[in-house]
Amino acid sequence: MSDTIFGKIIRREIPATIVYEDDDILGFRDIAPQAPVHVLFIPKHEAIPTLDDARPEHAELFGRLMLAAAEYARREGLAQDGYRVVMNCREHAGQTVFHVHLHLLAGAPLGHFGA
Ligand code: DGP
Repeated sequence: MSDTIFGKIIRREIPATIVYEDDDILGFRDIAPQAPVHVLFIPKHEAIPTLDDARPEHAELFGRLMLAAAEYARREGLAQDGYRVVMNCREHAGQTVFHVHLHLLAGAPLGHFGA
């Protein structure tokens, strides 16, 4: 399992506010929220560092990450107004934790993004 801070969250070695869990995916609140709702979805059993490390055999897992975020958004009543999902890859995107994670941002109109 991953040696990152997210590995510690998966193993319950450090606290996190867990808001979603299924067999493969854990969802917990970001420690530094960038929107009223900011949740991170991570694979529990595969420590893939970045999206660039994803391989064809990970296709289903990446689909599950997206579907976990969508299910959470529906469950929390966020889907109608809408939300954003983002996955940062390496330095230029500002990735800081090298265990792939999908950000879900919601709860208010979000500005457009880019450089
Ligand atoms: P990224 O820039 O895509 O690598 O995003 C990593 C996110 O992880 C960042 O928004 C802050 C969050 N984060 C970092 N350390 C912790 C932690 O210990 N707990 C929680 N809940 N979130 C963390």
